[in-house]
Amino acid sequence: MLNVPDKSSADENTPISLGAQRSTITTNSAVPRPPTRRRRQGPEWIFFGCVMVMVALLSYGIGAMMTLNRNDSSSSSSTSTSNSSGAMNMSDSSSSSSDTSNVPLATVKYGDQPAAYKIDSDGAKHFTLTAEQVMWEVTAGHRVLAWSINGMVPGPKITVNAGDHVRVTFINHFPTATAVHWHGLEVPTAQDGVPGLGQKPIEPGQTFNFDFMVNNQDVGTHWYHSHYDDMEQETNGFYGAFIVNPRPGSPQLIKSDVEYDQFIGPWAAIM
Ligand SMILES: [Cu+2]
Repeated sequence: MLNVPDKSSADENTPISLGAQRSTITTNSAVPRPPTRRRRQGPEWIFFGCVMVMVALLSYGIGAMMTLNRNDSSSSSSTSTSNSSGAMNMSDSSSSSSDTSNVPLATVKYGDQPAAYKIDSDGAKHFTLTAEQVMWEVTAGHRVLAWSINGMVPGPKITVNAGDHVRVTFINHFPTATAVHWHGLEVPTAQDGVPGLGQKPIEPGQTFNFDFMVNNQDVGTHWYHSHYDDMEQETNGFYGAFIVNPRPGSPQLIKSDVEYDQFIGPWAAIM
Protein backbone atom coordinates (compact mmCIF):
# COMPACT_ATOMS: atom_id res chain seq x y z
CA MET A 1 0.00 0.00 0.00
CA LEU A 2 1.02 3.57 -0.42
CA ASN A 3 2.83 5.08 2.46
CA VAL A 4 2.34 8.81 2.64
CA PRO A 5 5.28 10.52 4.30
CA ASP A 6 4.56 13.14 6.88
CA LYS A 7 4.53 16.61 5.46
CA SER A 8 5.77 19.80 6.97
CA SER A 9 3.20 22.33 8.04
CA ALA A 10 4.27 24.48 5.08
CA ASP A 11 3.20 21.67 2.80
CA GLU A 12 -0.08 21.40 4.57
CA ASN A 13 -0.84 25.00 3.83
CA THR A 14 -0.13 24.60 0.17
CA PRO A 15 -3.37 24.58 -1.78
CA ILE A 16 -4.01 21.28 -3.48
CA SER A 17 -5.76 21.43 -6.78
CA LEU A 18 -7.74 18.22 -6.46
CA GLY A 19 -11.32 19.32 -5.98
CA ALA A 20 -12.21 16.57 -3.55
CA GLN A 21 -9.58 17.72 -1.10
CA ARG A 22 -10.07 21.41 -1.33
CA SER A 23 -12.67 21.54 1.41
CA THR A 24 -10.40 19.80 3.93
CA ILE A 25 -7.64 22.39 3.67
CA THR A 26 -7.75 25.31 6.05
CA THR A 27 -5.83 28.50 5.53
CA ASN A 28 -3.73 28.32 8.64
CA SER A 29 -3.25 25.12 10.57
CA ALA A 30 -0.55 25.68 13.14
CA VAL A 31 -1.35 22.39 14.79
CA PRO A 32 -0.08 19.49 12.69
CA ARG A 33 -2.91 17.14 11.94
CA PRO A 34 -2.55 13.42 11.55
CA PRO A 35 -2.96 12.25 8.00
CA THR A 36 -6.55 11.39 7.32
CA ARG A 37 -7.92 8.87 4.91
CA ARG A 38 -8.98 11.63 2.57
CA ARG A 39 -5.46 12.97 2.38
CA ARG A 40 -4.19 9.66 1.06
CA GLN A 41 -6.41 10.00 -1.96
CA GLY A 42 -3.95 12.40 -3.55
CA PRO A 43 -1.12 9.97 -4.34
CA GLU A 44 -3.56 7.20 -5.11
CA TRP A 45 -5.31 9.29 -7.69
CA ILE A 46 -2.01 10.41 -9.15
CA PHE A 47 -0.94 6.77 -9.31
CA PHE A 48 -4.23 5.83 -10.95
CA GLY A 49 -3.77 8.68 -13.44
CA CYS A 50 -0.25 7.51 -14.28
CA VAL A 51 -1.49 3.97 -14.85
CA MET A 52 -4.18 5.27 -17.20
CA VAL A 53 -1.62 7.31 -19.14
CA MET A 54 0.67 4.29 -19.39
CA VAL A 55 -2.15 2.09 -20.62
CA ALA A 56 -3.09 4.72 -23.19
CA LEU A 57 0.49 5.05 -24.43
CA LEU A 58 0.90 1.30 -24.54
CA SER A 59 -2.25 0.80 -26.57
CA TYR A 60 -1.20 3.56 -28.93
CA GLY A 61 2.18 1.88 -29.33
CA ILE A 62 0.62 -1.50 -30.00
CA GLY A 63 -1.70 0.07 -32.56
CA ALA A 64 1.25 1.71 -34.27
CA MET A 65 3.21 -1.55 -34.26
CA MET A 66 0.29 -3.43 -35.80
CA THR A 67 -0.03 -0.84 -38.52
CA LEU A 68 3.67 -1.03 -39.26
CA ASN A 69 3.68 -4.81 -39.25
CA ARG A 70 0.85 -4.84 -41.74
CA ASN A 71 3.22 -3.45 -44.34
CA ASP A 72 6.22 -5.38 -43.17
CA SER A 73 5.80 -8.50 -45.24
CA SER A 74 6.23 -6.68 -48.51
CA SER A 75 8.67 -4.07 -47.37
CA SER A 76 11.21 -5.80 -45.20
CA SER A 77 13.17 -7.26 -48.09
CA SER A 78 13.40 -4.00 -50.00
CA THR A 79 14.42 -2.18 -46.85
CA SER A 80 17.17 -4.56 -45.96
CA THR A 81 18.63 -4.60 -49.43
CA SER A 82 18.39 -0.93 -50.20
CA ASN A 83 21.31 1.42 -49.87
CA SER A 84 22.61 2.43 -46.52
CA SER A 85 22.10 6.16 -46.80
CA GLY A 86 20.01 6.12 -43.68
CA ALA A 87 16.99 8.33 -43.61
CA MET A 88 15.75 7.96 -47.12
CA ASN A 89 16.34 4.32 -47.80
CA MET A 90 13.06 3.30 -46.30
CA SER A 91 10.66 5.44 -48.18
CA ASP A 92 10.35 3.27 -51.29
CA SER A 93 8.44 0.75 -49.32
CA SER A 94 5.94 2.96 -47.55
CA SER A 95 2.42 1.95 -48.47
CA SER A 96 3.97 -0.76 -50.56
CA SER A 97 0.97 -2.99 -50.03
CA SER A 98 -0.73 -0.97 -52.78
CA ASP A 99 -0.02 -1.29 -56.44
CA THR A 100 1.31 2.10 -57.44
CA SER A 101 1.52 1.52 -61.19
CA ASN A 102 -1.66 3.54 -61.78
CA VAL A 103 -0.74 6.36 -59.44
CA PRO A 104 0.19 9.51 -61.38
CA LEU A 105 3.38 11.41 -60.74
CA ALA A 106 2.97 14.66 -58.85
CA THR A 107 2.90 17.66 -61.16
CA VAL A 108 4.24 20.14 -58.60
CA LYS A 109 7.55 20.07 -56.83
CA TYR A 110 6.69 21.68 -53.51
CA GLY A 111 3.86 21.44 -51.04
CA ASP A 112 2.39 24.05 -48.70
CA GLN A 113 1.46 26.27 -51.63
CA PRO A 114 -1.24 28.88 -50.94
CA ALA A 115 -4.69 27.36 -51.32
CA ALA A 116 -6.76 29.15 -53.93
CA TYR A 117 -10.32 30.09 -53.06
CA LYS A 118 -13.26 31.88 -54.58
CA ILE A 119 -15.73 34.12 -52.83
CA ASP A 120 -19.23 32.69 -52.84
CA SER A 121 -22.27 34.92 -53.24
CA ASP A 122 -22.79 34.91 -49.47
CA GLY A 123 -19.23 36.09 -48.89
CA ALA A 124 -17.80 32.72 -47.82
CA LYS A 125 -14.22 31.88 -48.79
CA HIS A 126 -14.64 28.68 -50.71
CA PHE A 127 -11.73 26.25 -50.97
CA THR A 128 -11.63 22.96 -52.83
CA LEU A 129 -9.48 20.17 -51.49
CA THR A 130 -9.10 16.95 -53.42
CA ALA A 131 -7.66 13.91 -51.71
CA GLU A 132 -5.64 12.05 -54.30
CA GLN A 133 -2.73 9.69 -54.37
CA VAL A 134 0.34 10.83 -56.27
CA MET A 135 3.89 9.65 -56.51
CA TRP A 136 5.75 12.33 -54.60
CA GLU A 137 9.41 13.01 -55.22
CA VAL A 138 11.06 13.24 -51.82
CA THR A 139 14.58 13.58 -53.15
CA ALA A 140 15.78 13.66 -56.75
CA GLY A 141 14.53 10.53 -58.47
CA HIS A 142 13.16 9.05 -55.29
CA ARG A 143 9.37 8.77 -55.26
CA VAL A 144 6.95 7.59 -52.64
CA LEU A 145 3.24 6.95 -52.70
CA ALA A 146 1.69 10.03 -51.14
CA TRP A 147 -1.83 10.46 -49.77
CA SER A 148 -1.85 14.04 -50.95
CA ILE A 149 -4.25 16.93 -50.92
CA ASN A 150 -4.40 18.68 -54.30
CA GLY A 151 -1.38 16.68 -55.42
CA MET A 152 1.11 18.14 -52.98
CA VAL A 153 2.75 17.36 -49.65
CA PRO A 154 2.17 19.14 -47.33
CA GLY A 155 -1.26 19.97 -48.64
CA PRO A 156 -2.13 23.52 -49.71
CA LYS A 157 -1.86 26.17 -47.06
CA ILE A 158 -5.23 27.64 -46.10
CA THR A 159 -5.06 31.22 -44.86
CA VAL A 160 -8.13 33.04 -43.58
CA ASN A 161 -9.01 35.82 -41.15
CA ALA A 162 -10.94 35.65 -37.91
CA GLY A 163 -14.53 36.41 -38.73
CA ASP A 164 -14.38 34.63 -42.09
CA HIS A 165 -17.05 32.28 -43.25
CA VAL A 166 -15.18 29.28 -44.63
CA ARG A 167 -16.51 26.70 -47.02
CA VAL A 168 -14.48 23.70 -48.11
CA THR A 169 -15.53 21.28 -50.82
CA PHE A 170 -13.65 18.12 -50.02
CA ILE A 171 -13.50 15.49 -52.74
CA ASN A 172 -12.23 12.03 -51.90
CA HIS A 173 -10.33 10.46 -54.78
CA PHE A 174 -8.44 8.13 -52.47
CA PRO A 175 -9.05 4.41 -53.00
CA THR A 176 -10.30 4.23 -49.41
CA ALA A 177 -12.47 6.25 -47.06
CA THR A 178 -11.00 9.29 -45.37
CA ALA A 179 -11.80 12.12 -42.98
CA VAL A 180 -10.32 15.55 -42.44
CA HIS A 181 -9.83 17.01 -39.02
CA TRP A 182 -9.37 20.76 -38.53
CA HIS A 183 -6.82 20.62 -35.78
CA GLY A 184 -7.15 23.45 -33.28
CA LEU A 185 -10.17 25.09 -34.84
CA GLU A 186 -13.47 25.24 -33.04
CA VAL A 187 -15.73 23.80 -35.69
CA PRO A 188 -19.03 21.97 -35.13
CA THR A 189 -18.57 18.34 -34.10
CA ALA A 190 -20.40 17.20 -37.21
CA GLN A 191 -17.60 18.74 -39.29
CA ASP A 192 -14.61 17.91 -37.15
CA GLY A 193 -13.69 14.77 -39.01
CA VAL A 194 -13.83 12.25 -36.22
CA PRO A 195 -15.48 9.13 -37.66
CA GLY A 196 -17.79 7.56 -35.12
CA LEU A 197 -18.07 10.82 -33.23
CA GLY A 198 -20.31 13.17 -35.09
CA GLN A 199 -19.20 12.50 -38.62
CA LYS A 200 -19.12 9.54 -40.94
CA PRO A 201 -16.01 8.84 -43.01
CA ILE A 202 -16.00 10.27 -46.52
CA GLU A 203 -16.12 7.29 -48.86
CA PRO A 204 -14.13 7.02 -52.11
CA GLY A 205 -15.76 9.16 -54.78
CA GLN A 206 -17.78 11.10 -52.22
CA THR A 207 -17.74 14.86 -51.71
CA PHE A 208 -18.33 16.54 -48.37
CA ASN A 209 -19.04 20.22 -47.94
CA PHE A 210 -17.62 21.83 -44.86
CA ASP A 211 -19.13 25.13 -43.85
CA PHE A 212 -18.04 26.90 -40.70
CA MET A 213 -17.14 30.25 -39.19
CA VAL A 214 -13.64 31.09 -38.04
CA ASN A 215 -13.69 33.29 -34.97
CA ASN A 216 -11.34 35.24 -32.74
CA GLN A 217 -10.48 32.23 -30.60
CA ASP A 218 -9.25 30.45 -33.72
CA VAL A 219 -6.49 32.97 -34.46
CA GLY A 220 -3.18 31.17 -34.78
CA THR A 221 -1.28 28.50 -36.62
CA HIS A 222 -3.25 25.31 -37.03
CA TRP A 223 -3.33 22.39 -39.39
CA TYR A 224 -5.64 19.93 -41.00
CA HIS A 225 -4.92 16.27 -41.33
CA SER A 226 -6.43 12.89 -41.99
CA HIS A 227 -8.43 11.43 -39.18
CA TYR A 228 -9.01 8.09 -40.84
CA ASP A 229 -6.38 5.35 -40.94
CA ASP A 230 -4.05 8.07 -39.74
CA MET A 231 -0.98 5.89 -39.62
CA GLU A 232 -1.31 5.39 -43.35
CA GLN A 233 -2.89 8.59 -44.63
CA GLU A 234 -1.49 11.22 -42.31
CA THR A 235 1.95 9.71 -42.09
CA ASN A 236 2.17 9.57 -45.84
CA GLY A 237 1.17 13.07 -46.76
CA PHE A 238 -2.33 14.11 -45.71
CA TYR A 239 -1.59 17.22 -43.67
CA GLY A 240 -1.44 20.95 -44.30
CA ALA A 241 -1.32 24.34 -42.63
CA PHE A 242 -4.43 26.26 -41.61
CA ILE A 243 -3.51 29.81 -40.67
CA VAL A 244 -6.01 32.13 -39.05
CA ASN A 245 -4.94 35.77 -39.00
CA PRO A 246 -6.53 38.32 -36.68
CA ARG A 247 -9.42 40.35 -38.02
CA PRO A 248 -8.17 42.93 -40.48
CA GLY A 249 -7.48 46.22 -38.74
CA SER A 250 -6.92 44.70 -35.31
CA PRO A 251 -3.75 45.75 -33.50
CA GLN A 252 -0.73 43.69 -34.47
CA LEU A 253 0.88 42.40 -31.32
CA ILE A 254 3.57 40.43 -33.11
CA LYS A 255 5.24 41.80 -36.17
CA SER A 256 7.22 39.35 -38.21
CA ASP A 257 9.39 40.06 -41.21
CA VAL A 258 9.08 36.53 -42.52
CA GLU A 259 6.58 33.79 -41.82
CA TYR A 260 6.96 30.26 -42.99
CA ASP A 261 5.57 26.86 -42.13
CA GLN A 262 7.63 23.87 -41.25
CA PHE A 263 6.34 20.33 -41.20
CA ILE A 264 8.54 17.47 -40.16
CA GLY A 265 7.41 14.42 -42.09
CA PRO A 266 8.00 10.95 -40.74
CA TRP A 267 8.50 9.27 -44.09
CA ALA A 268 12.02 8.23 -43.27
CA ALA A 269 10.86 6.31 -40.24
CA ILE A 270 8.22 4.20 -41.94
CA MET A 271 9.33 0.84 -43.26
CU1 LIG B 1 -5.07 16.72 -34.89
